[in-house]
Amino acid sequence: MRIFKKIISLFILLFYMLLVAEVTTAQTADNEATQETRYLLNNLHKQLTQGIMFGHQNDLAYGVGWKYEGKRSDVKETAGQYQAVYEWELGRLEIDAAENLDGVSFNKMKQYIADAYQCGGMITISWHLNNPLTGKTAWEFAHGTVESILPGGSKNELYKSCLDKKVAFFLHLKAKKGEFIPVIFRPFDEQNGSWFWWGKNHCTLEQLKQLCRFTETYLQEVKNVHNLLDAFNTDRFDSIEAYLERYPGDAYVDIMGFDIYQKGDILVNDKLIAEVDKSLTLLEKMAADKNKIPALTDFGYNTVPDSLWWTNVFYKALKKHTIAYVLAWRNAGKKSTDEMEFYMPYKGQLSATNFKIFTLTDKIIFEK
Ligand code: BMA
Repeated sequence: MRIFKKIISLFILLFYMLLVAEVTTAQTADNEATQETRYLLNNLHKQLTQGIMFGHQNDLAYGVGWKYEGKRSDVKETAGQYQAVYEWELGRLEIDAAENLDGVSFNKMKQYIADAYQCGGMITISWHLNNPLTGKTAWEFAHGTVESILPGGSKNELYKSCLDKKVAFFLHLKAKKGEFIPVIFRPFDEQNGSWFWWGKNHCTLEQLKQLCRFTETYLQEVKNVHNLLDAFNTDRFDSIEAYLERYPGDAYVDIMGFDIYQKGDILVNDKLIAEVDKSLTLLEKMAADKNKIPALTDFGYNTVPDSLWWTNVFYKALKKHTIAYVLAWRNAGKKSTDEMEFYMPYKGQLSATNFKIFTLTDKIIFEK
């Protein structure tokens, strides 16, 4: 009888250990991350084997030829369902603007985020903050900007005040039961290119790493923001060494990604497939070694001029891979410069029918 009881207790213990292991397999970069944030990371690990979630920047706010029309969405109108991942941009929040740098109202954005979260969507946030040294845009670099905002630099206090605006925004993101909405935060993207003030030619490798570490530590430890998963993402890269040059360390990263765009006509299709395939293979290896989440953090082919691009190019590049999500860049439509910019088809666009076919493959996950 005693032996029997012992065996039962052992089974209970084993069951409990399995349960705890299931809930705590993923370690968030933030040791004090909220429960929902930890669950999000766990779920991202779990769903890696189930398919790739599809996302789009600014999707609910505008599309090609429209803005602020209820629940309208270019993705919904072409795929027949909403996307799984929503990204929003916080550039210009640091200067108290009412709208971000692409004309989206921050107040509306908060509501879009809450609505998408309620429907099971995942939220990510990009941040192209103005140059703190010159007050100009993120694209107007000036030597010494990163150095100036690090501790001891002349603009460190100013940078902290920019972060404080973000803190207020993140702490405003609450769901129905009052819990903070977990979001992926990916500032300082594409830092191996030189088009932003935090880019390759404008600071040292160590300064960029310090900037990432300082930003996270300030948000988490000084301001108690604990609803963020931290994303690190480069632009295109060709080796593990190159990718990791500016990597701030495992303790500062949850999501590892990169961005890639098709440029030129469809003759470069095969080249793009090969490059994405190779980069994803390298990314998956690094992410697996570090127990992080791999993702294609932004991508696109501006104006999608190839009617079969989604199945003939993008799907072919993705099909062997296990990454958490892909995020198409924004459907700006006609810009003030008269240029067209969009990366998702809209109703009637040349690649819309093919996009619908792409969405029906088991590999790609939408809201449903
Ligand atoms: C770029 C373009 C710009 C936009 C910027 C920040 O790639 O889409 O029009 O302002 O991103 O979102």
